[in-house]
Amino acid sequence: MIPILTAFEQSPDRGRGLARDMRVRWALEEVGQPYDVRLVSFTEMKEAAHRALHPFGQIPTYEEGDLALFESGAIVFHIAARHAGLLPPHSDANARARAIAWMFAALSTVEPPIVEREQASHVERDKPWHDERLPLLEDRIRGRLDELSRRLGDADWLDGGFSAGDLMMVMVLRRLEGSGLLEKYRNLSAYVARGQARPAYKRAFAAQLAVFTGKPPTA
Ligand code: GTB
Repeated sequence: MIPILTAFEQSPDRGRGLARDMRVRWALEEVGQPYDVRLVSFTEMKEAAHRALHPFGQIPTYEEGDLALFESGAIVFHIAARHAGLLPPHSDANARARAIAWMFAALSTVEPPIVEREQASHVERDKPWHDERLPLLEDRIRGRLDELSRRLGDADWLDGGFSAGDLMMVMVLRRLEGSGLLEKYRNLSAYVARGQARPAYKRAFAAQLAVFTGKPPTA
């Protein structure tokens, strides 16, 4: 059964792979699971047919037979749980649980202040308090990056081999591109680059870029 994802029909990031379908594409590429993509417009995302799959009218969604899922974290976890390659085996239950903890850490501890800053620069830019608030938001991000950098140290990945926790963390950290906040952390920058160098990442990136360029991905 080939799963079907939804992604933006018009890529607002101009193919930079920052929208959350990229996480799901990368996970599927890591485990070698082919997939189809249904592109949706901003109007379609808010219509009843799409909301039946995603109550908040967003992408990505994931359909596989009679299963329909939303939330990139839940989808990546589902893929990681069903296929080998993204989580340590059940025989190493503690390592598996820790890799899952890193997925949650990426989504619920590291990503929120990053998204908060992003939203502030998009929707609060003309507010009188924007310039005062921005440094506070950036300090919050730096606090998390300090802690993450300290924990990663010189390791390649967060806990042993590459896992879905790293996939999610790399994608979350990529959201800082262009902010100037990540560059100061040499180990975190190298960590993101290591993720982006993975063949599965490159295939996923090329596939989402093709939506923007209109040209099929090149090998
Ligand atoms: N928690 C959900 C998840 O993890 O799946 C969040 C899903 C979500 O935010 N989806 C966004 C969406 O559908 C796309 S990814 N937005 C439309 C809407 O809410 O109406 C967020 C995103 C969008 C665009 C860029 N970009 O252009 O750089 C980056 C990230």
